[in-house]
Amino acid sequence: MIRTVPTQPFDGQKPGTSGLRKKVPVFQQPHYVENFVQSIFDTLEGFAGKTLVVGGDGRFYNREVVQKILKMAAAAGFGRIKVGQGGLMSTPAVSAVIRKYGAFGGIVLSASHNPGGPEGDFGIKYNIGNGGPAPEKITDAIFARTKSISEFKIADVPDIDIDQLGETKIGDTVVEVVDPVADYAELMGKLFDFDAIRDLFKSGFTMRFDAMSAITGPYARRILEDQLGAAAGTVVNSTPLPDFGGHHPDPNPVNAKDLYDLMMGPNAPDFGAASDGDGDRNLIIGRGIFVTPSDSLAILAAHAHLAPGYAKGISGIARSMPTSLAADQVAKAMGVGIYETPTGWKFFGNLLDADRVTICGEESAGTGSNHVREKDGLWAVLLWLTLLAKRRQPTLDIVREHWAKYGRNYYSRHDYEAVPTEAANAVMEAVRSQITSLPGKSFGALKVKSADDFAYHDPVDGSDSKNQGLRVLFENGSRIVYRLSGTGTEGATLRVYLERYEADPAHHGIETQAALADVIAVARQLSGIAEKTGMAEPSVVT
Ligand code: G16
Repeated sequence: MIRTVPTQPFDGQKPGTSGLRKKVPVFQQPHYVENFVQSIFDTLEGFAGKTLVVGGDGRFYNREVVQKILKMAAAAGFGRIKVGQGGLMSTPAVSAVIRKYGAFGGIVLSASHNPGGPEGDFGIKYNIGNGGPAPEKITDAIFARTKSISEFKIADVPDIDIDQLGETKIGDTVVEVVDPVADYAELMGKLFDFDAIRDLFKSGFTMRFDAMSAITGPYARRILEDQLGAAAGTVVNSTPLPDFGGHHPDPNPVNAKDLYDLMMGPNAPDFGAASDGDGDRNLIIGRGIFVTPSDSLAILAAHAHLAPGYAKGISGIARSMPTSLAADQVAKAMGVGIYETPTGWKFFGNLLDADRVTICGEESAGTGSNHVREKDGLWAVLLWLTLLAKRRQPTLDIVREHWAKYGRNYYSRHDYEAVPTEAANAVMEAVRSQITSLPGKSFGALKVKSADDFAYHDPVDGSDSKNQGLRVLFENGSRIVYRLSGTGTEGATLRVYLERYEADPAHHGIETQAALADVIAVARQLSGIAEKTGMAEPSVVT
């Protein structure tokens, strides 16, 4: 019943920041998925008879790939496969299910916030037994395996019915189709005071949650509307669609423009939020204010103790290097550790496992805690609702008070998308070649304090990760970071992260791009980005 199929390696099956992401037609090539999945299994040891969790964000090609994985995992010898009904499960829910049932690992099918559909993106990511993305030593080994693979094994059985809850068997392997929301919702009920949030909604508090036609729709409907009493219709775009309704499911003010416009307009509800394709990112907008992910991390860390799950306080905070230093101010005030890691949630896993940190976050709209080992969009929303329920103040006031206490980190990210790889490399090289000579140089009022190519030494396992982004730090606390994205699927995406610290509340009301004008000018001058890319302006400013 198990078929061994000869195959040939494909070039470029290298997992990026978060798994293997490519265009759908690339994944649709015969054996492309099988090669990568077999390479994962070939790299792992000791899973015979153990449990694998499988779920995806429902994007185009999800169902076909789920079938392949079920048949291959059975052929590989897993004892049980828990798969979300319809092949669906959000990324944080996969992490929660792996942890709850002590599974060996899981496979997440998603290209996260990247667009879906027949010409859109697809992705496969392996998560380890702590529920988090596989660390680099595993992803490197998987990549190495893809280069030498010569056969894969697959159970020769008809497709499994993944739409009915319950158990079936492929040989000795049990395939269990599970409700993708239930375990996750139960975990949220333990972390948060649902009664307090219910009271908030009872008091007339209004909200809009935009699920962006992606995976969080069923989760947000069940938790926010059914369990917490938010008005019916609070969750919009709540049915996961294979092409996300043609939208780009990246919860930022540019792609969630309808929500943004509503929240800035006269009929705004009290609170707005959105999540991305696979449910790990979040967007937080109060009436009249977009809360940057970096500020959101800092504010949530300062208030986490209000939720029962964190009543004992937090052990520390971690943020990715390009994320603003707002969280550092909070950690300092709380007297807890602060860790600066490379971009990628996988770098938080060790710190969370060792209980060095409780809360983590990234500028790329991700926040999460030690409850799972992924960032978690709906979790961030529930923690915001917790603090709104306790403080009963508008979001705008909460943010302003936070800035008054800790100072404001003006922050913006300028993305140059689909840049030819050589041009993007030339920009990085131009900055890199100046790194050692920059300290001490002045650009108007901005004097360079230090500059480096960020390297991370993991304090838990001692591993080193180099070349994680170029940093230019100024004496007044301003900062420029240049980095190449590890999640794009078209040419290169160049990210320029810009930051300025302002302690004085009298200067907290400046429009962000205006506040950062000097830093932006230096960032462009230093890199020659316009000449090298031919792009006078970034493609996306968030
Ligand atoms: C992934 C990673 C994040 C990372 C983000 C941006 O997010 O999980 O940790 O911050 O990519 O990466 P890059 O700047 O390299 O494009 P997601 O939501 O796409 O899984």
